[in-house]
Amino acid sequence: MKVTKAIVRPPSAAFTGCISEHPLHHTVNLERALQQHAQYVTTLEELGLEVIVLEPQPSLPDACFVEDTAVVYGNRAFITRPKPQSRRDEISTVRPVLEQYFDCEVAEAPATIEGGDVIHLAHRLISGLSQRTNQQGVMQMSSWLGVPVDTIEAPQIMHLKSYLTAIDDTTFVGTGRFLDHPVVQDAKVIYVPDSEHYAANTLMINGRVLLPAGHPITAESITRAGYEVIELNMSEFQKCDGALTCLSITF
Ligand code: CIR
Repeated sequence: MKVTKAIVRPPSAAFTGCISEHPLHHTVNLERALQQHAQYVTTLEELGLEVIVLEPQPSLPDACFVEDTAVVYGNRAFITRPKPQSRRDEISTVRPVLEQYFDCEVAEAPATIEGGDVIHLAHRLISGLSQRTNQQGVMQMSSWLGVPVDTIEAPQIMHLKSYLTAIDDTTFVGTGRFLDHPVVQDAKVIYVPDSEHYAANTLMINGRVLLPAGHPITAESITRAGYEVIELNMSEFQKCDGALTCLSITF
């Protein structure tokens, strides 16, 4: 799927107080995070995208993870309902921007759903049923976007895309965790060893695969499969349980 735009938001001073279970969360460095975010934006621009940069949100620590706030498909956007209460106010800050490009509908309770669970393919979506996304969320999303959604039940995990991403319609990159699941059957799979599990979250931008730096086995596997890999340092976002896809909504 060719994309031409990305919505992003730099972290604010509140970022260090984000939700995270990462053991190095206490070492998050805001200045370094801002540099890494700026490099992310530059990379998207170099790949030809128009990058729409939203204002930082000083009272919303996780607001840089814009992916979680909406799922777009065709000319519609489904605005999500994040599970953590502390993330619910992010929605109203993203909605006006999405409304410039899409017909929008907002998820309603008891649905909870976050974009980090949703894999885009041309004619279907795959969503995790996770700690953050429930069945009602998936049903509302499927109904509004008018696209079938296959699900992977994984109540122990935060987001599906931390384990599995798609780099084209028939090729997935993933740890062993979900690779034998029926919804990825018949697809090609690039295996990410557990020692590099963070690299399972790839971001495909018009034929190039963005990958977190420092995962040489995965980088080589993806390169050998015929894709150009671009590595980005994501250390400060990793400490906040965030990854490459989380930082943008692309369309
Ligand atoms: C959170 O726990 O909500 C944030 N600290 C990280 C969100 C990461 N988002 C994503 O994987 N799509």
